[in-house]
Amino acid sequence: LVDRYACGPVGFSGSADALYDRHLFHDNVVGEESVNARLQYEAVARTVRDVLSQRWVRTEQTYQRENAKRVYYLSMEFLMGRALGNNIRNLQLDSVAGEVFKSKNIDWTNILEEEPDAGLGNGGLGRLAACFLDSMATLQLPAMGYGLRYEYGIFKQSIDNGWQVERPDNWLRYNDPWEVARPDEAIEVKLNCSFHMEDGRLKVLSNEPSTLIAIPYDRPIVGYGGTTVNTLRLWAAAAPDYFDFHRFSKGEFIAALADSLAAETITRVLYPDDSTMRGEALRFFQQYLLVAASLGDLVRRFRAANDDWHAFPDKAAIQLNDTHPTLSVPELMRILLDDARLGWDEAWDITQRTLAYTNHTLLPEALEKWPLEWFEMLIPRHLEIIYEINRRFLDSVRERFPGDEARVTRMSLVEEGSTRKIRMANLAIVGSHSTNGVAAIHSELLRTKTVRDFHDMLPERFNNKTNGVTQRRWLLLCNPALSAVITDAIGDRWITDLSELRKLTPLADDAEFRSRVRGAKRGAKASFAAWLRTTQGVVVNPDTIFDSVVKRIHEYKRQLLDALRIIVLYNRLRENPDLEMQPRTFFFAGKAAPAYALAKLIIKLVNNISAVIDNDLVVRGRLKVLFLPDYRVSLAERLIPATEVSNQISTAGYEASGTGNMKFMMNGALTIGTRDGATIEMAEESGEENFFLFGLTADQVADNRGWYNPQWHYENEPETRAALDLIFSDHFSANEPGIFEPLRKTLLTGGDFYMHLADLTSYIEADQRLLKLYADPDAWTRMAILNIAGSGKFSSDRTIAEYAAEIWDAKPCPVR
Ligand code: DL6
Repeated sequence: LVDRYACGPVGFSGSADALYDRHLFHDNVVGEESVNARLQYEAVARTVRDVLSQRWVRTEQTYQRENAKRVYYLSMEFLMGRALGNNIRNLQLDSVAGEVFKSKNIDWTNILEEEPDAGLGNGGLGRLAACFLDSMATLQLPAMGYGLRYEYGIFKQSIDNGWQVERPDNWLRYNDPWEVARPDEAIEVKLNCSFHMEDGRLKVLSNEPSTLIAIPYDRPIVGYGGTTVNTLRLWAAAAPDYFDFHRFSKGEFIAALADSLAAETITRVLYPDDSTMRGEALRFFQQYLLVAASLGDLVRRFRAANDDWHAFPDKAAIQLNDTHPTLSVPELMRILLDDARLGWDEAWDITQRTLAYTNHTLLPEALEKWPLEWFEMLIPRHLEIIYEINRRFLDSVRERFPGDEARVTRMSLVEEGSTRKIRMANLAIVGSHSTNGVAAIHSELLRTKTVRDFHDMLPERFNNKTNGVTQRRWLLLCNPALSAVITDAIGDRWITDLSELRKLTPLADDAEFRSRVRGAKRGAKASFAAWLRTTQGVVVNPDTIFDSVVKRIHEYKRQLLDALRIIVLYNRLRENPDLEMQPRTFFFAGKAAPAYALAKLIIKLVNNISAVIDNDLVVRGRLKVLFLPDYRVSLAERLIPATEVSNQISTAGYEASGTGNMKFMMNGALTIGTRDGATIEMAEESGEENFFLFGLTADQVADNRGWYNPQWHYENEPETRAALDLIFSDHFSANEPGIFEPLRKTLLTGGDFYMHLADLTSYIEADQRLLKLYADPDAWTRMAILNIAGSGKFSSDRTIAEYAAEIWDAKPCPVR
């Protein structure tokens, strides 16, 4: 162990066993009688950290020595999940760890459960950032993630009488063995106002400049193979003096802490909503803190190795994950103008060449616009800079499109109205050299609809980078049985080159291989069923079809459409109990934003359907519906390998990409879905004949907008009508009459922006085709193998290689 892992100046004395014992007993100062699974987890994690720590140091030393161009990924969200299993796997320490566990009599599965999920994100955007970090380290890119160290991550969801209940996620309650606090590298963030706590809320006092301290906490990001260990740097806010001793000594014990409480509030909690832009000033504070601290830090790093500011874009590429870190545009300009004292044109050139922006949504309500008065209050110098950017930019618009004042108004960085606002997407596009969407259809809609004026004027800035996921977590780690079957067949190069999976295509016709793939799926279903039974007391039958829809709950994602499909099937069985239908288990999981009442009602509906079906003797054993509470990375890691049918059923044109769709595909589920997001490209890769696509296309959705009439579907489609009547007859709410009435408005009275009923019939038809195939296990498994074989494009390694080559101009910097 010493030979293999001790590099750098500090080696280890003793074996992994000894390291583990030292951490277990000495870190916590306990005796054998006090050892429990949590302490064992911490000791194992610290032992693994010992192994990687010198590689981590060496990685940074290498980047410094080479003065490499760095990639900085700025994101308000990193949905990391658990680290221990992933780090052991990426360090390829499995066998050493196995020996230690054996000799120490450690129950591995038990201690893995002790690690809380690092849930610093809402959904797809945050999980994508986490996959990107894994790929950047594996591709040996000199990259770093910057985010916020929220004390509370995405809320914990439980279900009470069918309703979502939110509880705080105190994920840092215990010491986190991965993070390293680096107070020496704290950054001062200057504000033009100060604030304090009043009645539990942050109260802003304008015109009283103040300073915040951002303290970095670093987490290791281990690339596969373990030579590169990059850093995720998360900022925690603090007051400049943590404690006012003067007030304390005067007996004001509570007040002595007040400033630090107010400051710490800024990174206290993650905003639990990814689909609406709620006008809360604290969110704006958070964004500014992220930007000011990260830019302060990376500029300091640049200056330590470079004298000439003009080299900045050759040494740093900054990717803005959505508009959330867009204040980077005026902040970098401020640094270059006020600190570096460059002229406007030079500063502007450097800023644009350094920054790049990724758009993740077409939902208008999610596009950020911040009240101008917040800029005036908090960062007036930035506002001044934005005005000047806008003035120059609008001049160029006028020059290019003379007389087109309507266009000028649309493209302005400032939205006029009763509350003047800054349009953050416009600012991000204007202040950067690249704007990308996250799937081909999304990038196309962005160009031709959402920000068409900008594409007209700056077409060369727009590009597409179809999302991907890391196969190390989403296949190798979470699905060991299928991974082994694949490796036995084609070798293990797929772990770092997912396009290798294409080699599985001919094996779809090999009966022996099909039987092994089927065995792996059956095993994953059985393990998931066993886990549900032991942890939640819920019994599901692994011989039923496992059919899942897991994602944030939102009207556009159309979990309601899935609920209607199930009610149609339920009605068929009630009408004809002898009907032949393969038994099925439908899994739903996902969180609703706490203020999104309709999404919460959808959860309630699913739970009530579940209860009614369970109590109905006619369908018992044939249909089962389960809402799995608290969807999170570690739950996805269990459910995805066990799933056979993946539902990707958003209204076409609204799901930017999706990434769950890719995880299901590489784990051998078949997709029933609309032609939306990356699902379109997935079907292209495996062949549309291997997908169950249905419903309106994005163009048809747009064309139908004016005349979509849900009433028509209700009147002309008997099964649609019967399903809706069942809901509104209180069949699923006998004890709570009328609770689902709000759904009538959503589905039936023209308020349904997402056109559920337009796609219900074709959904059911696609579902029937799918059931027919399932009845032929060989044909089903053949198609599943063709899906796995076609999933190679959807590795985040491919996505990151494209960002590196086409946006960042970044090269690998191997650590020797
Ligand atoms: O790009 C990652 C992910 C996409 O896969 C999803 O389709 C998209 O909805 C999500 N976007 C967001 C941003 N806000 N909203 N809504 O989470 O990004």
